[in-house]
Amino acid sequence: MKTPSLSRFLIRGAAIAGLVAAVAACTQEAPRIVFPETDLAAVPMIPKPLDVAPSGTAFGLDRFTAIYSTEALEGVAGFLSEKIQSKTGLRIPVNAEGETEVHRGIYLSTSEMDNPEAYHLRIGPDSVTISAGSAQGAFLAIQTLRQAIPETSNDTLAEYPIWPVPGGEIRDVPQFGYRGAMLDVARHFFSVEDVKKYLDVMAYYKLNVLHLHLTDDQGWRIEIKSWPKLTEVGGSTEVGGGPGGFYTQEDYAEIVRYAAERHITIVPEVDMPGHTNAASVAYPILNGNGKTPELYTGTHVGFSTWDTRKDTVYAFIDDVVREISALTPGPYFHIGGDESHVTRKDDYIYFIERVEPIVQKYGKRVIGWDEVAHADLDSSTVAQFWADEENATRAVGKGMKVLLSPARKAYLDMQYDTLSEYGLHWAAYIPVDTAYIWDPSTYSAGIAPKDILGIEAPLWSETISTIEELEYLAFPRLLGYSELGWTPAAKRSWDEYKLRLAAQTPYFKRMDIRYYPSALVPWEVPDLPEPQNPD
Ligand code: TNX
Repeated sequence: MKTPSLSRFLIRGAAIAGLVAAVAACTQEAPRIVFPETDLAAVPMIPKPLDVAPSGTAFGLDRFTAIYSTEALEGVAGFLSEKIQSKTGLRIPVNAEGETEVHRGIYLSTSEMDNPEAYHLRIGPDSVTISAGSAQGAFLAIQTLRQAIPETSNDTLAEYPIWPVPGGEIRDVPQFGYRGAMLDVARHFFSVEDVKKYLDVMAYYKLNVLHLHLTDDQGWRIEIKSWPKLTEVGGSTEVGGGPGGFYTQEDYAEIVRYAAERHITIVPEVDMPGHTNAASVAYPILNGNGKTPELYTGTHVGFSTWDTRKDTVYAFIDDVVREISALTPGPYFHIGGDESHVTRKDDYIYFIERVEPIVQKYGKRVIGWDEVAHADLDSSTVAQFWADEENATRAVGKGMKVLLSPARKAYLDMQYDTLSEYGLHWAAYIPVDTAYIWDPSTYSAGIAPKDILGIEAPLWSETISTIEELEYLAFPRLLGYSELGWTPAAKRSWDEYKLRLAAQTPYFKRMDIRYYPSALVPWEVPDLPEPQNPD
């Protein structure tokens, strides 16, 4: 095979002002490299993009590639460069100044689009261009590009490795704006590092919300400076009697920052008025169930409540919401509201109606589990449908949006089958195909697509205490929920999806994700070379 002669040119300080000129320069002078057959439509992407038009050509990603972005997208560009390096070993400069030898460029810019998450990705032989509705859209486009970079380089063409990225155009936009996962760090505590790893994988599959269930009967996991015993006492144990733990405000801020870098919104949840035993042990004045609260390490639910008729309780909630909201840039605050079995119904309604304006006062939009729909709530408040369709329909009747997390389909803590090592099965067994084969848009007759904010997959942690166990339940099912949130039903098919899922193993291996190897998926066994360093 003939090695193509590589005509070279220099871009001196191209960066922003020269972006357009550089594109022109590239298309005129970059070396044409002909790769054997590539097919962009055959790349196993998850979630499946809306519209893929393959060109048959390829973009040669190599040591002479550079990224150029507008100033607003420099963070996204830097993220891409970092991820290209971890996958290929290549060190790709961003807005290279000076005499950097560049043959081909990846160009990032924003343009007016209907949806801030929409993007257009064009992979040509000489350049890759990404144009998106916002930085978030560009970030999503970057994930598509990462997935299109082959695992191994084609090193027959030159004396240095080249990764042929299949060419063509992708126009993409998500079906729902809220594509979430929830992690219960209260039943068992998970470290900042564990949460960061989850965020990394979520970002790769275009999920954009992480809901943290920060408090429950067994533990209070977020430092509140004005009520220090919440974590000192309430954070001291967990299910099974382990040491528990909590996030300092600095830890929480670090999670928020790391998530924001990945364009993921953190939704904090303080579950109330039930699921509050840990807080009531720390401050018995809050307690409303008539018993002396003690630390609890079991897994029963529904035995705790705060005293809903005491003003101190609302002064306390005000402090908690104020401190957490100050650390949370996202628009939502989750107030729980589930399984308050020992709160009288009129007390429950009174409580939810008093807490809603406190949250709003701190500039946040309320989310609550579906029971909150019994209260008279603002139409801006969101009901998270987990168990009771009637509650969800009631919420729709009040003009509220619904977040879909039906336990029978979307609960990551449900066992795969009767042999599953971890998990519960009170709602259902949820094999990998069952988790994927349903349609959020038509799941409930009473909830029309316009009423749906999005979907979220909760992972409760009664039965899991390590990141390995967490991964066993979350993967691979979380990927299916990402596709349900992104890709419209008409473009989804389990038979085709399972092949794309099977092809995620090189990524899982690189990320050291201990997924559940369900027999329903024809897993590809990855054979990964060590990353090649071009220098
Ligand atoms: C129900 S889902 C709960 C949680 C449990 C979960 C276990 C919800 C709003 N409440 O307290 O952890 O079941 O699957």
